[in-house]
Amino acid sequence: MDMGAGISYIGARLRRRPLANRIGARMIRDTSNAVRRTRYFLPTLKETPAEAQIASHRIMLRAGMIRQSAAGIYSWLPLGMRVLKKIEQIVREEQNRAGAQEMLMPTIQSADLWRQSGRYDDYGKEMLRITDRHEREMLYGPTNEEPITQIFASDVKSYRDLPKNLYHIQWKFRDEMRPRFGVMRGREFYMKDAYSFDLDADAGRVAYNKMFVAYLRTFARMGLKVIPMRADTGPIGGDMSHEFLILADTGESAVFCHKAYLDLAVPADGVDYDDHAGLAGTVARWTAEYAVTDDMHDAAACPVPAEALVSARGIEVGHIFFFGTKYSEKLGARVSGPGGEEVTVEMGSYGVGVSRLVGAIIEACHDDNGAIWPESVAPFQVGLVNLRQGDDACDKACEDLFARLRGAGREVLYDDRDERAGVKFADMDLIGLPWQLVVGPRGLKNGLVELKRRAGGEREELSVEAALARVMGEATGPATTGRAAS
Ligand code: 5CA
Repeated sequence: MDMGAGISYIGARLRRRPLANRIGARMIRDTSNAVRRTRYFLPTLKETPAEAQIASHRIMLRAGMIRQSAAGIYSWLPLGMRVLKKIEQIVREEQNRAGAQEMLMPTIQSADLWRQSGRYDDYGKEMLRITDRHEREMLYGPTNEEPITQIFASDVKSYRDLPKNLYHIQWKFRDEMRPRFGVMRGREFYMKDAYSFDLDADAGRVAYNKMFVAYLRTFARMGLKVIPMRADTGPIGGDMSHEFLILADTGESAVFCHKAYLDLAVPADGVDYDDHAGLAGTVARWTAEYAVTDDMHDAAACPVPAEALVSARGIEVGHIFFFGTKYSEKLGARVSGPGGEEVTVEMGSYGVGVSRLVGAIIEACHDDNGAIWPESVAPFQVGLVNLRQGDDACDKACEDLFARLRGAGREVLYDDRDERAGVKFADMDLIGLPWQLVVGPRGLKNGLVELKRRAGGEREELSVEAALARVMGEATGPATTGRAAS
C-alpha cells in the first residue's frame, strides 16, 4: 500500500474540517487527574503547626491543602482545591436536580442596595466596607439577598414566570470577630447560596421543602450524617429556618436531638421533586422529633426523655430560611398575579458552607495519622507508592500501573520520590486517599503488590491484575460511601 498517499488523503480530509472540530475530535485527556509527586505541588509538613487547635485545621495545613494569607483568609493549594471542587460539584448536582438554576453574582456589591433593604447599618462590623476611587460606598458581599432580589425585580414581571430558584457558588466575606479553626470559621469563605421566589406562602413552602430534601441528599453523598435543627434566623430574618448540622466533638454549637435522627433514611436517588406531597412527607419525618441548637434549647421544657436525648456538639454545614416578603417588599420584587393584581413575591434563601465542609468532613472522618476521605470527595482515589524508587522492577511496575490507571481515567497520585518507605506511608495516610497501592521489591518477585484501604486499614497482597481490578471497580462504584459522623 502507498503509505504516502494514505497520509495525504487523511490530511486533505482533516484540512476540510474546521479547526475547532479537528481539535475536539482528538481526545484531550485531563492530565491533572494523574500526577507524579515529584512534579506536584504538595508541600506536606512533618510538624504540627502551633496555631491549629483542631484536627481538620492541623490536617489541612500538614497535608498541604491550604496556607493562610491573613487571619481567616486562605489560599487553596492543588490538593485542597481538588476536594473543594468535588464538594462544590456535589452541591451543584443536587441543586440542579431540585430545579435550582446556577448563575454567578459579583463579590463586590453596592452599599445603596443594602440601604434600601435596611441591612447596611444592621450588619455592623461583620461587613467589609470599601470605598472606590469615586468615593462610592461598596462592600464585599457577606450574602446575596439584596442583589438577587434586585435582579429578579427588574426582570420578572408576571406570575407565569414563577416559581424561580436561582443560586450561585461564590466567595463571601464576613469580618468575623474570632476567625478560627482554619476554614471552618473563616473571614473569606466559599458558599452556595440559593434564593427562591414564589407567588404565595404555600408555593414558598414547596420551594423550602425542595431545598430541605436536596440538602439531605447533598450531605449524605459526602458521607455525612446530618441533622436538620430548628434555628434562630439572625440577621437573615424570617420565621422558618433550619440549620443542618453534623455531629462532631469539635463543633462550635451545642446540640440536642432525639436519637431517632441517627437512623433516618435519606431520600433516594430517584426522589421526585414534582411530588410536592412526597417532599412534604419527607420534611415532616425529618422534623417530627426534637432537634435544636443550644440557643433554642430549654432543658426544663424539653419533650424528649433523657435516655432518648442526644446531647452533643455540631458543625453547621447548611442553613435555610423562609422569610416571606422581607426583601421583596423593600426592593420592589412584585409580579402581576393571575387576576392582574400586584403581588409581592415570597422568598427564601438557602446556604451551604462549601469551604467549611472540607474541614467538617475531616472532623467527621480522620484518625491520628490524617484524613480518611470518603470516595466521593477524595482528592484522588488511589495513591501509588513505589517503595524502592530507582529499582528497575519497581519503577517499571509502577510506571505500568500509573499508565493503566491514568488510561482508565482514575485519579491517581504516584509517589515517585526518592524517599524512605516510612516517609511515603506517613504522607499517604496524612492525605488520606481511599486506596494505597504499594509496590515493593519483595512482593514484586512473586508478582504481588499490596493494597491498603485507608478507611479500615486492611491490607491485602494481590497480583497486579487483581489489585487493579479492585481499585477500578471500587472507584467507579456508588458515590455514597465513607464513615458518617459518630
Ligand atoms: N443568606 C443565608 C442563606 S444563603 C446565609 O447567609 N446563611 S448563613 O449565614 O447561615 O450561611 C450559610 C452557611 O455558610 C452556613 O451554614 C455555614 O455553613 C457557612 N458559613 C457561614 N459563616 C461562615 C464562616 N465564617 N466561615 C465558613 N463558613 C461559614
